[in-house]
Amino acid sequence: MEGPRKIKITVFGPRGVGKTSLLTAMSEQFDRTTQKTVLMLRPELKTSLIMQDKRAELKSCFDNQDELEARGGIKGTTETQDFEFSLVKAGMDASVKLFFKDFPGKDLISDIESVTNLLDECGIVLIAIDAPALMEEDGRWHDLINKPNLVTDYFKTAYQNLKEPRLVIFVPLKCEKYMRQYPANLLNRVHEGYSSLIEFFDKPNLRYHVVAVVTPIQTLGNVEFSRIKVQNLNGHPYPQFYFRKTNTATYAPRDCEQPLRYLLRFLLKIHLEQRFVIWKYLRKALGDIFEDIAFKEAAIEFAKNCKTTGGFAILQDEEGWLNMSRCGRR
Ligand SMILES: Nc1nc2c(ncn2[C@@H]2O[C@H](COP(=O)(O)OP(=O)(O)O)[C@@H](O)[C@H]2O)c(=O)[nH]1
Ligand SMILES: [Mg+2]
Repeated sequence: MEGPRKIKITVFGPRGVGKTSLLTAMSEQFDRTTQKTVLMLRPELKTSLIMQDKRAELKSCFDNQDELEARGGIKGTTETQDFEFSLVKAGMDASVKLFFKDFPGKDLISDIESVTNLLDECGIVLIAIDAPALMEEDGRWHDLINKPNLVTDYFKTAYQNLKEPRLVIFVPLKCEKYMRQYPANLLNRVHEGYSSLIEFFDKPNLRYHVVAVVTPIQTLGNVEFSRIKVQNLNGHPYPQFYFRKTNTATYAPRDCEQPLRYLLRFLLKIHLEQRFVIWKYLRKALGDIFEDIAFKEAAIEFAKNCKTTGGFAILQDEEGWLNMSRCGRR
């Protein structure tokens, strides 16, 4: 059922990149990092069940084997799994629904019309990036796995007549090794690997609408890329990425709540925006949630701590959609 106050977000990424793991860890880390602000992310029942399974799966990675394979050790999910949360302030009725729509196709290939619709109705887009494919062997596997050209084409079709602001979050995953070594390198490679998409966002008709950021996320933590085994898939070479546990090997997600911080920061600004009459989705979906002072202050508090260094970056924000100076008491 599509009601009001449903902020739609889509998560782009090939199967097995870690989208479901990311959403699971995101919700967990949100709860852990918001104790002071008393904002809560309440999963719907179905979401809660998916997360429960995923969490058990992720934790079991650390049970026995020294090495794990990203697609084999535990398999990437084959069916699409949408996630739905209510963002609520403790002790209050006020809430807003966050609806994360999984990418519909296998390995990013889907019919252009459904992707265009998805991009049209989702105010916020997460592009999940397989970091080892981007980084290892000079990015040899990036095109095959992350399909940056296809992703760019989807955006070019969907955003050509864009009239409302959009938040696009590049999310490198499985990036433990690069975050420990040279986070700046990872950021450079995102720039290179998605240069045509980033250039497209910078076009005069899009520059003021599209906000682009990079938030690298470690959903497992304490595992690092170790090697690639090239397999033969229908006559073509196909990589399998292996990861090794580091010496303190427990499930330790890091920075997973960062996309939510950016999301709230962006929504706060949308709330302040006066030109909303022409907007189809975002402003309407927000309703009057931020009119509630307590909710708004909790949101401001949470949104303040967006990371912008050490691999994190704001790539584009011409119009200041992430600038919090007018958002209220700080
Ligand atoms: N090393 C590492 N592996 C991860 C991370 N996140 C997910 N994985 C692995 O990626 C695989 C696929 O995860 P899943 O969330 O089902 O992918 P989805 O198909 O995109 O939803 C699993 O085997 C996870 O163990 C991460 O941050 N680091
Ligand atoms: Mg999944």
